[in-house]
Amino acid sequence: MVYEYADRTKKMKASEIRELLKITQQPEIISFAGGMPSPHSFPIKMIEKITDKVLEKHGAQALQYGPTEGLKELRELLIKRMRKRGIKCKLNEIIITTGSQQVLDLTAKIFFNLGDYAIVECPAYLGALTAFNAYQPNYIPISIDENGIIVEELEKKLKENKNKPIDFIYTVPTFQNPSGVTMSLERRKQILEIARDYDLLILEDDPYSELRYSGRPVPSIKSLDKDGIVLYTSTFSKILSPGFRLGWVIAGEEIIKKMVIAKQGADLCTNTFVQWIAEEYLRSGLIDKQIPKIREMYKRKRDLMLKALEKHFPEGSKWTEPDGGMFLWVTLPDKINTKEMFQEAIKEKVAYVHGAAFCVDGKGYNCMRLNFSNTEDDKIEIGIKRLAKIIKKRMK
Ligand code: PMP
Ligand code: G9A
Repeated sequence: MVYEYADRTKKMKASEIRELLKITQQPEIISFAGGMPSPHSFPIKMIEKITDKVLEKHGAQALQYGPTEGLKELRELLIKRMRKRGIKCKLNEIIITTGSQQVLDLTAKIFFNLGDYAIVECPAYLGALTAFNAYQPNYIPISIDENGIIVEELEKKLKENKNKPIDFIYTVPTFQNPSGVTMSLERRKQILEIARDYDLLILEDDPYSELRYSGRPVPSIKSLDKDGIVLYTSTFSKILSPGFRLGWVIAGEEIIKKMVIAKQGADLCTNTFVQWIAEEYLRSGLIDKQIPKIREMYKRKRDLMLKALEKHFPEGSKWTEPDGGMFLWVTLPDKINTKEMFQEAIKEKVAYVHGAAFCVDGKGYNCMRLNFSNTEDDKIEIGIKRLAKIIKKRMK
């Protein structure tokens, strides 16, 4: 039988990161590819105790369907925690989601008409492109530098595309995936103003801001938003467990209502059991004992990677020096194509994600994303040395 798939599947593309996971899970490969937390960041013993407690206190409720909006108890605790990030919201402005990945999907679902546009960073988080693609949007890519989105380019492209139906600007302003860069406060303010002028929403994706290892915190765009034009999403994936698939979104009540309906069709509700576990993790304050440990561990890993790059990578290559998060971005000399180089890297038992995978404008082919959170300390330099060897060979 010839299957007649819907048109929307034509733009759907397997995430290169998800595909890579299959290769890089081989134990002998040192993988800087997947954006995974360190296995040592998981508070396994703590979770064991919390799980017993949840079953004892909330057993039947934890195993039952829950409200689509998420547990009220968890949302209330998140509202308090978000104040520390400078974000004020009410109960009807926040819902729990199945990872922040679901927020990317739901946002696309409620805003994209066929033929609509989204503004994305170049490079952008690949998982967002995977989520958006199913709704067949067009992209307007905007380059970033060490201070995030280049505002002049944003303004120029907005003028050029004045009559196009653009729904939102998608950005990961803090310790961006994939580049590791953080948008400056000045740019955040400028982008907010531009979005207001052009009647655009901003989708601010913030999984990493609590993982800062150096430099001073920068306020979220949402905390600067007086007009309700920012949809803000964050997640427990990097501060507790990605396996839990637990995130949240904060937006105006009207948008939240639409999202709830869209979510009902997707999964009815987010996993109730893990919501109760997260509730206990927050309420007991265990989260604030755990995050400093994660920060310390990742700071060490970041520094090890930066040192190894400095020591082994050839002249003509450069990289970002992120103040937090889990990634850095390497730019190699123009003649090196990192996608072509990948098979060689696998032969040498090292992996990365090639830069073009994150770029909707066909750039990034000489770049690569390196994750530093998931590799054991003593493997980081070995992996970087392997990569350096292949690059040097190609440069000859
Ligand atoms: N946004 C960004 C920028 C990410 O890096 C990730 C995952 N690494 C996600 C969203 C999705 O995270 P999750 O669904 O696990 O919350
Ligand atoms: O690698 C990333 O960017 C985050 C993880 C995504 C995934 O596991 O698909």
